[in-house]
Amino acid sequence: MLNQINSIEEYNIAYKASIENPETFWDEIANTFVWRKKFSSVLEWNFTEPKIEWFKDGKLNITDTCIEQHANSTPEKIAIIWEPNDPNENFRTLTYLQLFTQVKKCANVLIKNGICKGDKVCIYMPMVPEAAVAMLACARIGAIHSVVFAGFSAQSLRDRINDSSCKLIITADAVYRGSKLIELKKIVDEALLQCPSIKTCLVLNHRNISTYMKSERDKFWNDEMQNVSDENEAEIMDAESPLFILYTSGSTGKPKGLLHTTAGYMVYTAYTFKNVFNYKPDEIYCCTADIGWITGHSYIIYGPLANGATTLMFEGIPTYPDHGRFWDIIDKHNVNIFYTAPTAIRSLEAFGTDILENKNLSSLRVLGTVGEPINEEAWNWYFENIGKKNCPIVDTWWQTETGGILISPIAHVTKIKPAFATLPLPGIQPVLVDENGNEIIENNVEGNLCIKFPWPGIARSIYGNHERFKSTYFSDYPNMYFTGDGSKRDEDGYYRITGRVDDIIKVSGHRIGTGEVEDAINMHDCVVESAVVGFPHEIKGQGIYAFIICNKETADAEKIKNEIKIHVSNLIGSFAKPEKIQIVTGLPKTRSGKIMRRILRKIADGEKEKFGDISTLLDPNIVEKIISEKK
Ligand code: 7RM
Repeated sequence: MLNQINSIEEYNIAYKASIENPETFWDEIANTFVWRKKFSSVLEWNFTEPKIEWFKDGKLNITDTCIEQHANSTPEKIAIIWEPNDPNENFRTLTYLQLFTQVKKCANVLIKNGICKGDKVCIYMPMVPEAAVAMLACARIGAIHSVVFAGFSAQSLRDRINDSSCKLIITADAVYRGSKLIELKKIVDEALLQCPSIKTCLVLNHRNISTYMKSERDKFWNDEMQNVSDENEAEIMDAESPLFILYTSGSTGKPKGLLHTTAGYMVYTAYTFKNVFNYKPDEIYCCTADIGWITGHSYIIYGPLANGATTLMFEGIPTYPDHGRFWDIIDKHNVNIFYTAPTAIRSLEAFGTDILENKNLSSLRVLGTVGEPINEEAWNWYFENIGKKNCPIVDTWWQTETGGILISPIAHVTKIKPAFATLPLPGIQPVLVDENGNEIIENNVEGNLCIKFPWPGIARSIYGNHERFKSTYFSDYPNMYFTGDGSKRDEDGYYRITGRVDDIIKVSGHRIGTGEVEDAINMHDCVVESAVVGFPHEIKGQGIYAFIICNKETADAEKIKNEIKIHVSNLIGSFAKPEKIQIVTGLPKTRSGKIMRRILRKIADGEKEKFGDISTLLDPNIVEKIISEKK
């Protein structure tokens, strides 16, 4: 296969070429995709404005590469396998030809409902093939999709719809996650009470739950799909036309709508998918992420489909009907490549290996992880019990902002090392910087991780706020993209990501800003002030620890704590619920009023003595007090 790296020598050659002459390197790769008009320049950029343009003047529609070419060459090949929440229900498949037909019809439905090129469409869907169809239909007509994870609350959904003025929303009546029924349409109805930009709501009748349908506004997906033609001409897009907006948490303020554009994102997700997973034609690939997160966008939908792969979408959860579900899916569908999160591995590891006895996992060839650092124990468990020591684990490090994987082993090529993301992919120039902002050249070091040269998949802006894009990522270190992560680099030049150096935490792989949780907690009537930090959690990686000051002497602390948990679930989503809440009488503040989170993190972690310099605190005694009040 063209552009596939098959040995470490080939990696070294590709890496060297990509650094010495990035434009030639990416030009060659980009030429393997379907263009309506070839680009005139490969890259124009500066990291000061910042301005990043890849494949300028190129014209394309991403569905030509991701669907149409395969619908023509291999129409009967399966594009999507859908495995339902309940294993006793039938699984479904969509061939490339069927997918193409569905996407064209859905494109016509969107057009019929007044959606034009450049309009924003919100997708709030369960993990069903129609979600993929909806995303691709947007791309086909040049509408910008904004997928919102269907675990977010009505309030969070509303904020995201309003931030980008979405005109239409696509949802489903309801979905079962495990044994729990989630009535999505009800959540949407609540959100839409205050979303003036939404004119239409398309509702997929997924579970046959009777739903309220607001006349004029709400329409059933099936009715609409039945009444349109399956002929549709793709909109011809510029290389730099926006493809999607995806909201993600920052360390402060409201979630940011990262904006990704068309050609660079396509080239980068396709190239990295093919290489990192060493994808071979006819293999079955399964990624357990949700399409509401970047991993779902890049490595369930766009990357695999661009390569003509078969991608498996799983609707359910790893522990339903029992904790062997992932392994059943691998057995049932003969999955060759399996990509999941460390938190899922740890939670299943806790149940032991008995359940694996009658599962046939011999189809597996490559394993992957994403979302948070993986501890060695979980790495070894996955390697030995799931991969049977035959499958490399690709520990893929990347972010919503990066669009695709930046640092990762290449399966069957890079020598793996437990808990290390190992080496940068071709085109990626990572640097570690010290506290003074100087680049650290040597190995066996630790620093803040930056990237000093653009790659095609990097986000281009924050929707509606380019200044914030610049100040968040390009201002800490001149001429570099700052990732917000810390990393070690060992004697072999291998990277080991240590985690965030800011106030973002990863709870079960979900990215959460501590500020967002604080804002939600502070809206509770009894709360005067709060400070939220992450603490190490055996299964979730990190848990949320909230320190709160209450406004009245509270006889019933337990009641307040419970109320706060429910309150945060309602405002953000249950994944953001604080695990531990401690009522305190004061917080460690500096004389200028800043909360010293460093101290709170240590307290949450169980530290009792070593707090470093606390002399700048307004009241140094508060530290002792908080510790003594801890239960
Ligand atoms: C893909 C995704 C991004 C943050 C990132 C890191 C952490 C992701 C790894 C990892 C260690 C990994 N996007 N992270 N992958 N840390 N090893 N392999 O997760 O925008 O939701 O989060 O996730 O801190 O900055 S994200």
